[in-house]
Amino acid sequence: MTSLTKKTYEPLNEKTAINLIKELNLFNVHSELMCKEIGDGNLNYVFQITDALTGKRMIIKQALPYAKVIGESWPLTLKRATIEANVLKKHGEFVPTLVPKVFVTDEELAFTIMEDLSHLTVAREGLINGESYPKLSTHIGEYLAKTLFYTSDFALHPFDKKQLVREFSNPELCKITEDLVFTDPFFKHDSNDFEPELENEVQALWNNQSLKIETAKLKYSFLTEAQALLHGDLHTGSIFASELETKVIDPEFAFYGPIGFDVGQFIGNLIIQAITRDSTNRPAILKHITNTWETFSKTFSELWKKDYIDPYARMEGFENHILQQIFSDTLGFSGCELIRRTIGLAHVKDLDGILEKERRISLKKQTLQLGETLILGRQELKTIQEVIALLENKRV
Ligand code: SR1
Ligand code: MG
Repeated sequence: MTSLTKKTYEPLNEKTAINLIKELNLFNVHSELMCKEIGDGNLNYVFQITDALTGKRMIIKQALPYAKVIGESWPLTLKRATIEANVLKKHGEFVPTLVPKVFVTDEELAFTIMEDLSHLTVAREGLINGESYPKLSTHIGEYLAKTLFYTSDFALHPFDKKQLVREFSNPELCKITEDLVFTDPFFKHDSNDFEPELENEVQALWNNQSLKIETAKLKYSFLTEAQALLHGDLHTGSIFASELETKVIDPEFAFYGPIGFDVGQFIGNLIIQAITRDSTNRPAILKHITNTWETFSKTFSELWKKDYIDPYARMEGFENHILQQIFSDTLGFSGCELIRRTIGLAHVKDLDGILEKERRISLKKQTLQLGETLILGRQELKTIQEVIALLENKRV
């Protein structure tokens, strides 16, 4: 592969993206390249390059030096592009079929060229349109168990693990999560965004001291517990899916954090989707919630028995203690996700896409209420079936 002549960062456009691909000789010299910017996320450019002659495609993802959703007033490190590419490669060692292939990455120009996934749909979009993706929770349960177990102290020599903790230090992106997930939605803050009809519920939430103490504990866990290399933003918009395939994308928020955070964000987003569904279509999502936890915990437990070789590994009760801790963290982090997606800065289409106002507000009240219940009840709720029972009691 040729190395690049130009090494000064500049945001790409559809023309320079094609030039870049040509310079890297990633397509046949006779190809007829077309390019389209398709990024719909909050932070980056995503260019899809297609050879009109063969249909071959690739994606160039480039980080911008600021958050696209806000603009240049919110500067953001370009280093996240390298973190993202390196996490895709690291997680790809354990779940090669569940992440996109990375072809080229360049730290200075902050881009990664990777496999095109346009034969799949963004899971959030599909779920909103009533898809149920039968393999989704089995794949994500396996993704979670393998990526989290194999990057943790349960599988790694302590020197190797601590080297990875250093390599994946990601303070700026973590700060976004610390603010947008754990702090701002729980206080009166400019970044919050909610309908006036939710004012009473939001005021009650801000005045709920027990809820705030429990959220402070979860935030502290996020800040301090370097358990495994997390994806860091595992919502259903970070997943491409079809009936048969699942691919996890966008791990730019990756860092060493508490295992339950990834599990909780995914389950939290499924819970939001479940809340929006009527009683006929809800069971498919409830099944996914149960199956995510069951696949995760079963696979994690198998890996523990197979590959955890510490003298303490077989101590009666230790594995169970860890899984129970991950479970209560999962519920707490899910609860934070429900609340921040309802009243914080970054909303989700599952809720905001509901045009009928009365219904939207009623569902948002439910997500807020369930978010509180999960945060406050996370130690008492011992099984995923108890969480499902809470959801089954909801009526749309
Ligand atoms: C400014 S970034 C807002 C949100 O988008 C990302 O996907 C993360 O979820 C972040 O919290
Ligand atoms: Mg993202």
